[in-house]
Amino acid sequence: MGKLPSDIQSLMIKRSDFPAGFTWGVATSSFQIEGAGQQDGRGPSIWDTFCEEPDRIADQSNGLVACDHYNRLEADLDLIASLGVTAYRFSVAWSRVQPLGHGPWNEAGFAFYERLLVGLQKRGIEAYLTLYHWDLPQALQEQGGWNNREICQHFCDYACEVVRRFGDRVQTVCTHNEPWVVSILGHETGIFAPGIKDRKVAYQVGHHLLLSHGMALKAIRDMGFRKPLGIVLNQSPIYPASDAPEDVAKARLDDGIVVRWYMDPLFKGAYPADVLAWLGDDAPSVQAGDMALIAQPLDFMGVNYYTRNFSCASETWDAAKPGNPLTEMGWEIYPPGLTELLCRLHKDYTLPAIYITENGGAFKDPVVDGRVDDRDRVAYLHDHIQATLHAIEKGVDVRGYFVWSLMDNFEWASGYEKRFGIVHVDYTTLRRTPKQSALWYQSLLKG
Ligand code: IFM
Repeated sequence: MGKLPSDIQSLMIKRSDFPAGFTWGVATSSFQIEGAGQQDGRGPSIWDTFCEEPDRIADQSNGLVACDHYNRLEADLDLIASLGVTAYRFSVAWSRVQPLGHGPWNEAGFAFYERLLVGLQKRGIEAYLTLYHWDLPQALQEQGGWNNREICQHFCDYACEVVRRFGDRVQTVCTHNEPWVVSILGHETGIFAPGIKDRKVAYQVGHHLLLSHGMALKAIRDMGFRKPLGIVLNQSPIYPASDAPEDVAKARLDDGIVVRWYMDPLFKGAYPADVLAWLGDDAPSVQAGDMALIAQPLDFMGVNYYTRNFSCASETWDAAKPGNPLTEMGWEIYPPGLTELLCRLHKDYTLPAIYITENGGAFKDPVVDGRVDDRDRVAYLHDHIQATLHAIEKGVDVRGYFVWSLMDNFEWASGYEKRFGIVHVDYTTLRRTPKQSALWYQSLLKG
């Protein structure tokens, strides 16, 4: 892969400081990298539809080719192996294996994931499989999508089929990635697929996501599957922009919306009362037994951490910026927030094993003489891995860390304009070039 400059080398972390057996990985998701949008019987997903609508995606792009990972699987697996990671986190595209989201299975789609899992196994890399990373089959959206309660059973059937086929080959199974994003960005602000703007719908969707998670966990366990099952939440600590009581109250409510709205039902079997009161008539309709289903025991929880947030009573998200550097997403770089978040969760909940399932940054990443000298990303990763270690030292049971992302990819509404990869992708030639951060991660992992 090349040589690491000495000043980057000095930003080194000792792998041996982490507990024995700590998982080191890279993460991706199906829609963001696979491409092959119309190949081998894959059905359209809501993101295909969303990309066709004008001005939804910053660069008017789509996921039809993406990184063409579907057709470059073996080379990509070699790339993953060359990093020295112990695990790879990826998602299954529901519409690739079940084009309509219910009914017939697509054997060619399953064959792709079979090749992926066999390839990982051959290379000694553990598979961390996510069932749902936002690419809902479009056919289900036409029946109301996540707002229609019937989807929970469809998701459960899909989850059981994936586990029935691949359970032997995976290390862990995660139901949902970042339900807050699906609920709020997809259905309240509408900036993500399916582009709905309706708060009541958003919270009903959120409830169905959690319910489908609980139903799937129960059904998978009833099948006799005994490997770790979990869910991945995007979380960030939320601070008041000032000591003013209105800001403190707003920060508490925002914490309820982002953190407690998911943590409380999963770990305490109830939605937080303050958020329910704030929602009023927009609160989701919950049937008898739902909350008990949602609160199935978790073997692990994934935390995706990128930044912290500030709340101001008079303004919206990110109103206050304390002057720290920002990534290309405009997200403040604040590594101590990861330690603070983990310690707070550890204090307020009885946590299962924790994995940092995503962490990383988008940076400019120009290619100069065939190299990407992304030392800002190296610093970002270094500081967040240190922050993870600090949380472990404070007693949080963190078992693994995954860089987001293995390679540059389709960054949702930002299209291909934002690059999160430790491997650069040239979207014209689809050539992969490991950035300095990939070399840095590799040398961390090689000890
Ligand atoms: O690219 C996304 C990913 O799909 C989910 N978590 C956040 C990442 C960066 O925005």
